[in-house]
Amino acid sequence: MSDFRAIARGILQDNDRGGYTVPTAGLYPFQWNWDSAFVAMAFAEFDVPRGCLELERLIEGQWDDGMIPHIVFHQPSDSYFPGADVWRTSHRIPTSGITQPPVFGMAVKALHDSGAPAERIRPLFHAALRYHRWWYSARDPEGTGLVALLHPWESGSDNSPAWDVALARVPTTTTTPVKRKDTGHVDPAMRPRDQDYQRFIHLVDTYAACGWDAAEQWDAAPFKVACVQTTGILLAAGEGLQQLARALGEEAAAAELDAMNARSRAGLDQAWSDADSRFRSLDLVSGQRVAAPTQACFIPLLALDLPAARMAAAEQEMRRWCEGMLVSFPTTPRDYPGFEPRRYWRGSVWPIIDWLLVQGLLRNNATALAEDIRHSIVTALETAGFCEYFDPTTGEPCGGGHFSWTAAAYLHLSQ
Ligand code: 9YW
Repeated sequence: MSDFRAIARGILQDNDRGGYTVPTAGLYPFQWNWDSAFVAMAFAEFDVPRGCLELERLIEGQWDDGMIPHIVFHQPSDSYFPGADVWRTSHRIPTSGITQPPVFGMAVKALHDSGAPAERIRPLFHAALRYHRWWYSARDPEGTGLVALLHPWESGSDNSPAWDVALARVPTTTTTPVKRKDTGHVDPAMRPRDQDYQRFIHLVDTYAACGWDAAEQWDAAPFKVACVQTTGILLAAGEGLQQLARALGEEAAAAELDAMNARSRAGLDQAWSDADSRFRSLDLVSGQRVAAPTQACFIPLLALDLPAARMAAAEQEMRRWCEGMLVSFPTTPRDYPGFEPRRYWRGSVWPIIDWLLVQGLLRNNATALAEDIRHSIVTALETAGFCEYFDPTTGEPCGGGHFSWTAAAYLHLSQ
């Protein structure tokens, strides 16, 4: 094993808190939904039982309606805001009240493919099925095929330019005092702005006042964006789960997943823009397509076989974003006015996003671009270490260090 792979495994060990992995000590001291799913996929490649355990610990937080929360607060810690007391949810283990991109089903499928026994996979499969049902019923009640986010944190790309227009409508007033802890761990220039946090917490207050009831939140939501990244991930996970259902002899579930997947495929197909050579999310409050160019616009490649003309256009556009960058793939292109290469999700490079993009490009036979991105991020990690994300213009390591999903992405991409 190379030294780097040993370091990456060491990070996963250091961030283990008893069967689940915190993203990084201090900054993020709990279990995060999609971080754990990526970590579980890395474990699928060398420690299948530990990968199963990661997901089993995560679904301790699954709600009765099927939602898997974005944070499970297994143990108290006062190094993070907003903690359990701000969320005011009522699950038996304290959790947040919103979700995150549904990589979970992809991880269950990966563990199955790596030989996890049926007695561990079946309960995870059923948790994933209930989660997918929740997505379609709670977050696409009108059946458009694209699932919606009610909070930017649900995208996993907190302060992405994709949310600028929709978030500007959310008031900055809060009933909960905003007591940020993140800026005590990381340079404030790398973090979302105070106004963003005020709006994030306004949304938390709004949904807590709905008692976290999904239908009430849908009606009350001042932020509602049908997201192509989340839908692309949901469909990729749904395809894997559909195959898994067949392997487990769960025919009714396989048919149900088939129908859900078809709905997303149609929704994504309509979200493609010839003029922009990418997919575009839909702001359900204004009825407008989201104009800001972000990585989200290419994540559907994960789950679709694009017609040749669309794929050629997407590839050309992706290559344009990479031009002149030291590290790829920038989450926003440099010529976009909202580009800020060090401020969290406003243009920086995230190893797990590269993982998803590489997979989507390979699915669509764009092998050379997939290899360019893979090589670029592996080199950056070997040069600068296992940081949270990178400035694409300089290669500077940014955010927190000793990061679990970064280690997971390295273990996957450096094979
Ligand atoms: C926050 C843990 C999480 C990720 C998100 C990322 C950030 C939490 O950290 O959100 O408080 O801002 O945006 O994708 O899951 O790594």
